[in-house]
Amino acid sequence: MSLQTDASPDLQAVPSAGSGFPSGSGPDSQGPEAYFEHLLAEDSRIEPRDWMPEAYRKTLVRQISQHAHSEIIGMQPEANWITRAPSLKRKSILMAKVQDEAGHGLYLYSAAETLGTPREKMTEDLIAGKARYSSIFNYPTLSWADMGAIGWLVDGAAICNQVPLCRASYGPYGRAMVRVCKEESFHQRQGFEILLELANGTEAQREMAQDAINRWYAPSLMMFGPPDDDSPNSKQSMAWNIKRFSNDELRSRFVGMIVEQVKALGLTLPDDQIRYNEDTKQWEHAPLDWAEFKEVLAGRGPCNAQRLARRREAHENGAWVREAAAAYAAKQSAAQARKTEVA
Ligand code: BYC
Repeated sequence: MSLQTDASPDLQAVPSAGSGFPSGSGPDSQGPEAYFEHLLAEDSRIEPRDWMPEAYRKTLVRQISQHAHSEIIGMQPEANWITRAPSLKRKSILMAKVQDEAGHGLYLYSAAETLGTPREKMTEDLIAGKARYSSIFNYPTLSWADMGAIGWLVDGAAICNQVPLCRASYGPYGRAMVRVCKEESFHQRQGFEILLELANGTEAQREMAQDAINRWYAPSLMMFGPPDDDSPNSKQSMAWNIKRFSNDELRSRFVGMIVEQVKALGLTLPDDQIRYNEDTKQWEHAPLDWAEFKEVLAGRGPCNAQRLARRREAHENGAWVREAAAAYAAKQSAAQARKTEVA
């Protein structure tokens, strides 16, 4: 059985840079707007110094910064279990995973910064409660099996959503996604392996694994965003080659993947309405509680307040590191300036 969740296997499908206008023309002769449209039409990358419409820039900053915040907030539910992991091996694996998420946040903040928004501004918005991050991280982690369910379902949904983003038209975002997806596939495998071990353990361990799947199934399906007819951003993001598939298309693919994988665990998904619709070629599932999703997005999920408070506290506790790094950078640049003067 494969844990392959690669929605679009050829990550190199997008040329690394625009091939330019046909000979005899170019961005200068045709104007920057036409060049932008040309790059999109030939499915090439837009790079930071290229002209882009303000709305394209804004959409990217919104999506990439939300994505970065999700990685950073997403460290919390798992970090809570590092001290309680059942063995030294599990502790070190979990610690490495949480560090990977921090790295993903950093690549993504850097990608967003290339669009002109400083990381400080994005962080301020997050800790002030003005920015979004993924709904999934507002649910509590109640047992060790939740580490398995998060790895298998949450990282699995993330890969399904993010592999197509490797082909996003904005170069720095697409390139960051390639590395993120490679690491996420390892995360997903480690989650699956935790569940497999529990499923083959004692009756109590098996029940713990099933309970975790029961609680994380619907929230992980909601990670893909609202249904297509209630998704205000999808149409334009797809026209700009940022999103390649709609929210419902990706959700359906994900259901098709996990419905097979759960069989290898000998466990079940808490949904008796899963079926493949031959006419639409989509996997169908039971209706999701979109009222709950909206509550979580409005800041009223089970852990929203706790997650933001923890992030604020960590930010304040890290002030001395930022001050030290800034003082060191100032010292280095003063030394560099002196060297240049002497030369
Ligand atoms: N949670 O028009 P729509 C991870 C918002 S990290 C919260 O469909 P769009 C991991 C949406 O922002 C996983 N908000 O929007 C980390 C919009 O609000 P605004 C994070 C959501 O952008 C650590 C409104 O609803 N992944 O995997 O076209 C450990 C309308 O939605 C959610 C990413 O961020 C949600 N689930 O599509 C382990 C992937 N869904 O901004 C794992 C990148 C929707 O208009 N992002 N909203 O106020 C995307 O692919 C897209 O932004 C989305 C939403 C599919 C999420």
